Amino acid sequence: MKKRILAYGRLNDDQLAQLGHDFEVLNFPGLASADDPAFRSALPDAHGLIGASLAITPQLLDEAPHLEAIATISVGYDNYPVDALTRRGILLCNTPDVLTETTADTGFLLIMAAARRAVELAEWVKRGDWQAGIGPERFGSDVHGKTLGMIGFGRIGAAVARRGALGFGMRVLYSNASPKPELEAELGAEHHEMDALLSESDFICVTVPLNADTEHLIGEREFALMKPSAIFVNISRGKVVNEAALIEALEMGRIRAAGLDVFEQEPLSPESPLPHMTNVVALPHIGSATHETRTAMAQRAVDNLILALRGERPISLVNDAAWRSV
Ligand code: 8YV
Repeated sequence: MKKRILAYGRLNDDQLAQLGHDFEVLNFPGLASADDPAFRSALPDAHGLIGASLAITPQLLDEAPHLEAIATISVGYDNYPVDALTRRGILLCNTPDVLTETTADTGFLLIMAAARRAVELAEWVKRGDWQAGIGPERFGSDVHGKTLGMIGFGRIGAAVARRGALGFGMRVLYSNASPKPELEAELGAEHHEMDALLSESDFICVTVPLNADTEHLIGEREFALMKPSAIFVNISRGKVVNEAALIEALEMGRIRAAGLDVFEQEPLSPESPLPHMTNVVALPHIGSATHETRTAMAQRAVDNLILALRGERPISLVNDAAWRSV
């Protein structure tokens, strides 16, 4: 009997056919919640899951006694109970590398758009307000030659920094659990304690993964340390930032502007003031959302899952301990 896969991400026909070659695939396109009754009733016979964004709880795992592997179509895996998966020997695979450059592009898009007030001023053009002219009260901030502070200096952080240092002549500071001598040599990046980074940077860009150590890493105290001219960009996870403190910092002019691709609650609550603030550029979590990259991410997830269900080591494995226990 073929092993059964539940697919709930965006997979194209070729990718579904590739999975279907050796496995039985139940496809749940557009599945928004793991509470969906059809999905739920398929769990007891599932060997593999492939998809993105669903919150997979330990309770849900209890309903899937045959589960061997999950392939998430994302690099982030904060919506999975990694310890519970590892205890059960279930492999969790993600999609690093293939989205690095696209997500870094989004980071730089937000840096540029927030600095040059691109969205606010594009609205003027739409309204036909061109004649009002641009005076100093609508001028933006330069990006080139400024100081870029990276909070988190993994693959995506380094790729944002590379754009800043090599393309825009920026000085790069970074705060990260471990120093990165190779990036210091390549980009002239300087390892800083976070407080010093916050007070010295013109642009602060967050790329840390969300976990117990990084939840609300940036709050009132951290915004108070930033320059009043600082521009804050988040392309990691909304929960890394205390959003109430961010809103207050923006409203009180403690920082100049923000570019945000991620929010504490997604989809963003209609009550949130953030998208209505003129000094905020808000995007709907599109860090990796290009044709090319989403196709590559889905393909990586398919390849990961096929390998895992064949008993071979997947390309990108989050929980190595689960592999060793298989
Ligand atoms: C995902 C992301 O596409 O990879 C991640 O961690 O945040 C995005 O690139 C998103 O999670 C939906 O899959």
